[in-house]
Amino acid sequence: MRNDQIFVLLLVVLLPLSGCFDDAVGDAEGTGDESTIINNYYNNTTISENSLPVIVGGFSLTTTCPNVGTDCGYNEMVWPVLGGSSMVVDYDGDVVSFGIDFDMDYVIDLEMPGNYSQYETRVNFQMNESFLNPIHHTGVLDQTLIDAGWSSCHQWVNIIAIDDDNGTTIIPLRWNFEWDRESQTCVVGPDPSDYRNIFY
Ligand SMILES: [Ca+2]
Ligand SMILES: [Ca+2]
Repeated sequence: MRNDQIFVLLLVVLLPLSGCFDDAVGDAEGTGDESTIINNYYNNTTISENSLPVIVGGFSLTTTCPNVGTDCGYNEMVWPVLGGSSMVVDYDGDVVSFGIDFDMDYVIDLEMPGNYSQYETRVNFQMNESFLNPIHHTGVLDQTLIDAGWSSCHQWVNIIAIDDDNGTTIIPLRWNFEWDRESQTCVVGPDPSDYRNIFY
């Protein structure tokens, strides 16, 4: 074989391998100049479950004596007030707020007094008719029945209790009201047939 043929043969063999040499050199240089950063991420979040307040009992619109628990004459009684027996328990903390949301924005508008962990009668005398906004039942009865008096009104409210972890329990409640055929309005006064109305 002639020298020039040997030279061409060497070129044919070595040229494809030259790429391997380049890569090898590059890798060697790369590992020499760079450092490897290992990030270890640890989840330090403590998972804990808050027990929400448990509400027992409730309250409604009612009439009561100015001094709760005492006897008083009819002409001394007050309407409307929020009253009723209830208790709120938080098994892993304390109840910090308990009351009623009248406008359904999930914010308590009237707080109920007393020791929440005791089942007791609570009365809120801040209640007044401005909190009441009942609407007529719609889509239930036809006009003939409505005119005949087979109709009534209602208002939704929320009973809300909040604990010291900001856990919130919400119980929707529907209050019923009379419909007045003459004035075609919902009646927010006491039921005329109710004996408690005697002082009006
Ligand atoms: Ca709790
Ligand atoms: Ca509210």
